[in-house]
Amino acid sequence: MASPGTAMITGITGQDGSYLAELLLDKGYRVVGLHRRSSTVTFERITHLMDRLTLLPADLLDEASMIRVLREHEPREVYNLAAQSFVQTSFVQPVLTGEVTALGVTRLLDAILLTDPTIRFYQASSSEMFGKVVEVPQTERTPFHPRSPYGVAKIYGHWITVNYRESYGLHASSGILFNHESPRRGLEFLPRKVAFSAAAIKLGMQEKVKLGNLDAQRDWGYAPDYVRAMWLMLQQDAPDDYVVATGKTHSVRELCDLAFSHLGLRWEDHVEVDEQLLRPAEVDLLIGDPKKARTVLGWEPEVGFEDLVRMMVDADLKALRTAGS
Ligand code: NAP
Ligand code: F7E
Repeated sequence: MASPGTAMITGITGQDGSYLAELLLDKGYRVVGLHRRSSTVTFERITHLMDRLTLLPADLLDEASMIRVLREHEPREVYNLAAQSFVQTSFVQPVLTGEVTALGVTRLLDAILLTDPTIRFYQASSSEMFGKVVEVPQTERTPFHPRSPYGVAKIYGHWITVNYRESYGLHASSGILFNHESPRRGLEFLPRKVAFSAAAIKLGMQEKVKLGNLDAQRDWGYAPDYVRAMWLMLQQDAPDDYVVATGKTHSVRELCDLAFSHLGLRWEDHVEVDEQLLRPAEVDLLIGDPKKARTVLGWEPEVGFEDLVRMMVDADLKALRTAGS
């Protein structure tokens, strides 16, 4: 079989970047990953892949750094996963969030236009764009009403992708992905915070965990399932936008109950509400309709909510036990 060629991933050091790199390597791609400079090593999630990846320094704030990589490595597919992705941080760093998560997309699209407009492009759009939802469930046609600077920035990234597709004929697709998690999720996001804390409490390493809004509802899926959808989008003849979700929603309370009860604990004994963790504006309910992804891409999620939460708790329990011994 012919080699699929080279794929470039921005945000390769993040949760999705690591799973997408695994998927593409398994499919025979040569994978080029961009990482930004930092004073400490950020390769924790891709350590096991290092000898199979080409890692290069570049930043979404610096267009020339991306042009250089595109010219030298000539990817056929570019996946833009890099972003300031934490909603809470976007309230305290709204301008940085806009520079990276919004304008960064334009810098990368321009870099593609300047080097090779036949490159296929994936933009990591988000269910946070739906925000204060105007219909349930949310589809590709649901109007946006963002509730954070992050959501606002993602809408810019989404529409500039659509605009470059329509203006310049780029094969640019946008995946409107709902929350997706894994044992590689950053510790600040709710499901990983709960999984890690439940495991630490079980092992006697901590007693309580402070959370914010317990009533929020999210459509939570499994990250490796979602990166498969990204790849499928770039294999279509025509670019398009797709909602990627499970179609089921659960509350923060339900997630806590599942994680703690898996370890024989009562979440009510350990969770404290900290008002500092409430957001200035909240997204109360998200539930996606993945019908188009199912029918056009043939995409199906393989891991459900219950298995996902148990998997994350088990992974943190194992990691903490190993670290302890
Ligand atoms: P993540 O774990 O936070 O990873 C974000 C990545 O972006 C990291 O590799 C980070 O590098 C990189 N990055 C940040 N600023 C950068 C900059 N200025 N230049 C270059 N790289 C930069 O996020 P994720 O969960 O994998 O999500 C991947 C993408 O999907 C993001 O765009 C996110 O907004 C979007 N999304 C995520 C979800 C979800 O539920 N996970 C849902 C919808 C959309 P460092 O390692 O150096 O920090
Ligand atoms: O919050 C509530 C919080 O930070 C989920 C990102 O990947 O998905 C993610 O954004 C919910 C919110 O994810 C705590 O208020 C309560 O209602 O895990 P989260 P998020 O904000 O939904 C979207 C699709 C993205 O695109 C983003 O990049 O849980 N919550 N207590 C809490 N959340 C956190 N983080 N910490 C708490 O203590």
